Formats: sequence, structure tokens, C-alpha cells
Amino acid sequence: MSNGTRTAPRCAALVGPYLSGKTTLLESLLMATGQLARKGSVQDGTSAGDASAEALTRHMSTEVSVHTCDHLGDTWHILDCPGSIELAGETARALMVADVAVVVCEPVPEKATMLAPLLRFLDEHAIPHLLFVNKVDQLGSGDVRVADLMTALEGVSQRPLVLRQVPIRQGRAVTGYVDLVSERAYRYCAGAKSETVPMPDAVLSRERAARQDLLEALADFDDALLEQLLDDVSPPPADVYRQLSRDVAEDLIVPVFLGSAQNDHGVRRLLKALRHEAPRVGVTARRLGLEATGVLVQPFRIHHAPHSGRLAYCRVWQGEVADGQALGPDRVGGVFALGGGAPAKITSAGAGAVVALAKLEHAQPGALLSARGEAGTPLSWPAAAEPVHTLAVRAEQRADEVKLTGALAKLLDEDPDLRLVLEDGEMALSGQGAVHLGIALDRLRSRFGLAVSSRPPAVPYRESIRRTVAEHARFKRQSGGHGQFADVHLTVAPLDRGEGFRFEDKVVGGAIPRSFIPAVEDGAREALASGPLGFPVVDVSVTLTGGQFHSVDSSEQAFRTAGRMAVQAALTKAEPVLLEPVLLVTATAPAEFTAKVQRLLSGRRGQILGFDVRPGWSEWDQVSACVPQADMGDFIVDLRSLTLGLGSYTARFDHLAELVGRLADRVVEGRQAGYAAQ
Ligand SMILES: Nc1nc2c(ncn2[C@@H]2O[C@H](COP(=O)(O)OP(=O)(O)OP(=O)(O)O)[C@@H](O)[C@H]2O)c(=O)[nH]1
Ligand SMILES: [Mg+2]
Repeated sequence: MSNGTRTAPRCAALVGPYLSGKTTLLESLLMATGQLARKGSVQDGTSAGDASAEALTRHMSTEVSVHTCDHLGDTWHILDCPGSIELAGETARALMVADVAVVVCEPVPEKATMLAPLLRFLDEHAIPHLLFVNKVDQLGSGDVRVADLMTALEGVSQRPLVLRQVPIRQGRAVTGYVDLVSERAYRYCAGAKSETVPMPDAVLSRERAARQDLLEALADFDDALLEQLLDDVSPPPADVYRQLSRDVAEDLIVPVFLGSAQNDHGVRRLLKALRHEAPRVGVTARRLGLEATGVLVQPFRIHHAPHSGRLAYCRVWQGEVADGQALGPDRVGGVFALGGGAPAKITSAGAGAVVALAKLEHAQPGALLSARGEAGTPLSWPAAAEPVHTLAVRAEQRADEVKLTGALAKLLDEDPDLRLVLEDGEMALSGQGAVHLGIALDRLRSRFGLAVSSRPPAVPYRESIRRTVAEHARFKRQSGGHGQFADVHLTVAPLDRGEGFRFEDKVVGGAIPRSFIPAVEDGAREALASGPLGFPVVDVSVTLTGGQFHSVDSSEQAFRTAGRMAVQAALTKAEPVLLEPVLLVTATAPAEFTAKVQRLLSGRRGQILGFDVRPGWSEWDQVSACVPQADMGDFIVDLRSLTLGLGSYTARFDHLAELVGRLADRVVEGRQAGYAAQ
């Protein structure tokens, strides 16, 4: 893949909401460029994009797949990205290395909101992008006007959208289009190039109006064009194309194309636009501020392959990467071409290429690598997402526990949006939702051959007391030789919420020697580890008020036992009360869903604290509420299903609240049953 006389490869990412048709479009692009002889489909499990086991079972893309094709002398790397909002991090990292993004969407105005987070990301990072309105074959059945669709899409884009084609319809069905720059009319032909046809009279007035809109949008960024328009001069197509390429490359405007990936309609037109309007690698590197000398490489994804080991999927920004090349602290141990089946070993890769590099053990997504070392991660690189869903996981076979830890370490290395926390002896895997975690669990099974089970994580209940109780305990044992003796008097009292544990020594007159007092405190802590209800005890004070000792038989061990006995006995008499963790939850969603989000939170015993405009987002709200942690399981699933998948939330521990009545009884019974089963 050395440069030779060819131009540097370019990279386009296919992005857009779940099920909009990105993988189908990839298939069509690979067909149109002669890369594929036969077109596969997502439903049959024969598509090039969704080849992994996880994707096949779900009929959806579960990771970024890299493909390579040639079009009119240009090499293209196409990154087919997953649309699921739960995999948005994976998509965002791929977008960071692309020259251009093709945003695939459905021709349904009500679904335009689904594009909001993605368009926002593209606009924030000034990533050149164009829109491909897919499934125009369905426009007829829905009887949707393109003008209404454009209005809806404009509502979610910061950049002006410019329609590049108007549809030609027969009845309601879309049968072709008029290109607004060349003003030529085309009729779609299944599986082949569209053919030119005379401009139908019926579209003429729509064509004129849409072309005027396009020229006016371009004239906003070009004075010469503005003058021509004011003088009523029709600019030559070459000038319009030039202006379009410039405006797209600078992310000033977003052209909108129409088509149907399933029927290969509009796909060659899209390829042509990519060829003329997508920036080249040097321009992209400059946009990203990556000016350097020598070789410069940026990984965007890590993959642990069964045979090649740890592979870093990288974009080569500059220079030539070959086997043995020093990159960061490592040396390249294999350059692999991606696209079409398993990675294939090649000798080198030049600027623009997307390749997998082996043996870069330290390479992390985003971190720039050069021959001189690691040049850090650009500030604009997307941060890992805060987890919104957690499952407790464990190996079904005890013997697999070590293997599970190793496999999870690899999955965490591949996916920065996965987190693993060890809590109360439980392995808790967190991520972006049930689909995200389900894919991780599938990988444990299919790639690592591990039988794993998962369940909702345990809620970290605590308990405290309501009354002050004075208690006395004597520990005495005589078993031949040395005996054991300790006697303590202590008082256990409730503290305010959040105060934790306090131990006070009020022993006077040497009733207990100083050296034994820490042992009493240790015993008290042991008793507090699991209180009468079965949970750790918090917000109590233990005051040691007196006791007795024996000069021969007393020991630290004896005083620890006596301390524990006294506190245990006191706690049962001190009106133990269950405490449940309450989280401060901030849920975000488009404003049209705010009332639903509030109802969802209050339905989960949430106390709504208020709602406000989401800072920096127009037409989005954020609702804050205090919600018991026990009621937050699957919250993200319900939130997404109420909000077209767009809702999300952050949560942090806020306070412990007393839980009484039937709910509390059930928790305590569950705990006792758990102990009995152990
Ligand atoms: N009618 C019609 N259906 C289409 C078209 N393109 C794709 N589809 C269907 O839409 C569904 C989703 O297609 P995919 O290509 O898997 O969509 P995707 O955007 O890759 O989905 P994710 O990867 O899961 O985000 C499939 O059932 C396709 O057959 C089209 O042009 N017209
Ligand atoms: Mg897909």
C-alpha cells in the first residue's frame, strides 16, 4: 500500500442512527466500486460490515468495521460505524480519524431528532459531513415531502443544510432525481448507474427553487457568487462544485443527498460527491492541528485478535509505516491491511491509510505516535462515557475465574466505555446499556469460550440504629494453662447521617490498660461489619466507659472479642434501621420528552428536584431528582425507550435514607435468605 503514483487513501465514516441503513450502504458502495461481486444483506447475515458473531446474532453493527475499495484511481477506507447510541463512543473515535462523515438517515421527519447528538458532535469537531437520506423507496408509502424532511433536519443541525437533489416522482414513488448543480435529470436503475432523462416538467418549479436555495447558501461564504446571484447570472457548474468542495471541507455547509442503499439508488452520485468534496488526508491533519515531521500515526481502536495478538487500528497521518518502525515506546511488529475478511499482512502503509499495527503494546486510542515517541492525546479526543448500566458478572465455573479476569482485561483494553469495579466481592461491569454489556458478555462466550452469568448488581444497603444503648460483656475462658479474660462496659449511640463511625475512650482509673483499648475498638468495628439486619452498620458511636482486666489472662484477643460481643448485643437492642443509598440523578432528553422523564423518575420513588434547560443544548432539558439506587436498575432502558433512544443520565451517590415497612422487610428477608443459601 505504498503511495507510488496514486493519491493518498481517503477515509469516510458511515454514521447515523440505528437501522438507518449504513451497513447496507457500505454493501452498495463496495458493489458499485467493484469490490464485491455479489451484494450481501444484513438480514441474511451476509453483509461485509456485520461479519462478527455478535453482529450476526443481533442483525446490527456492534463495532466499527474497516473496508477498502478503489474508485476512479482513489483508494477509500470506509468505516462502517454502529448506530446504536450505546456504542456511540466507538463511533466517535472512528469519526476522529475520518476525512469525511456520511450521515445516513431515514426519510422520516419525526426521526430527525435522533440525529441531534451526532450532528452536534460533528459540528463541535468541525468534521466535514454530508447527509445521505436513505430509504427514499419508502418516501412514497409515508407520503413525506422532502421540504418537510429538510425543515426537520435543519432543526437539529447547527450548519446550514443544502439539498443537492430533488426527487422525481411517479405517483408517490421516487423514481429518480434532478442534480441541482448540473441540472440534469436521472432515472434510477436497479443495481446499475442511473440513466439521464429529460427534465420532467412537473419538477421544474421545485428544481428552480431548490437550486436557488443551494446557490444562496453557498453565496453566504463567497462574495463572487453573491455578486453573480445579485446580477441574476447563473454561475457555471465548475464554480459551484469548487465552492461546494471548499465549504464541505471547512464544515461550513452540509450537502444532502437522496437514495436507497437497498436498491443501489443514488449511491454512485454519493461516491462522486465524496470524490470531489471530501478533503484529503493533509487537509484533515491540518484541521486536527497535526503538523509534524516524519511519521505520525494515531490509533482509534484496539482489537485483541486470536492469532495476531493486540492490534491497534490506526490512521497514518504522515510518512510511511513499515514493519520494525519505532512508534511511541514500541516497535511495529506487523502491518495489516483491513477490509474484506481477516487482516492481511503487508509491508508498509503510507499517509492516509487505515491499517492495523501489531505489537504496539502501549498504544491507546487517540494518542499520537511518532518515531520520536508519544506526542500525547489531542484535547479534542472524546472522553470515555460515564456508565449508565451495571451488571454483576461471574464465571459459572470457579476454575474459570482467572481466565475471566484476563478476558475482561482485554475487553476493557478494547473498549474505553466499559468499566470494571470490584465491590463487596462482586465483579461489576458497567457500560452504556443492556446492548453494550450484552455484546461484551457475548464476546466473553464466543471469543474466550467462557461461560459467564450476570445479574443486577447488589444494592449497597447499610443499617444504623435509632436508640442509645449501654451494654456490658464479659469474655472468660479457662482451658488449661492460660485463660482468657476481658470485661467491657460501653455505650452505642446513633450519630447524624454521614458521620460514619466514632470510637471514644472514657475509661478512667486504668480499669482497662491503655494497650488493650485499640483491641476493643477493633472488636467494635468487627461487629459493625454486619449488623443485626445483615448489612454494614454506619453512623454510630461506641464509647468505652469501663471494664475489668486480669493481669495474667487478659489479652488483646480477649478484649477484641469482648468489644465485639458488647457492640453486637447493643445493636440488636438499639432499634436497628435499614438505610438505602439514594442517588442524585440528572436525566437529559429533548424537551418534548421532559414530562415523560419526570413521570419515569417519580415512578421510581424519585423526588423531583427540578428541571432546567440543558446547558449549551437548544430544545433539550435536564431533570434532576433524588432516586433510591434500588430503583435505578434498567432505568436507562426505560429512559431510552421513552425518548427515541436519546435520553441519558448521570448519577452520583447523594445520601443514605431510612427505609422502613414492607420494602425494608423484603430487603432484610432477601439478605437472610442469601446467608442461608451460602
Ligand atoms: N426499504 C429500504 N430498507 C433499507 C434500505 N437500506 C437499508 N434498509 C433496511 O434497513 C435495515 C437496517 O439496515 P442496516 O444496513 O443494518 O442499518 P445500519 O444503519 O447499518 O444499522 P446499525 O448498524 O445497527 O446501526 C435492514 O433491514 C435493511 O434491509 C433502503 O434503501 N430501503
Ligand atoms: Mg450497521
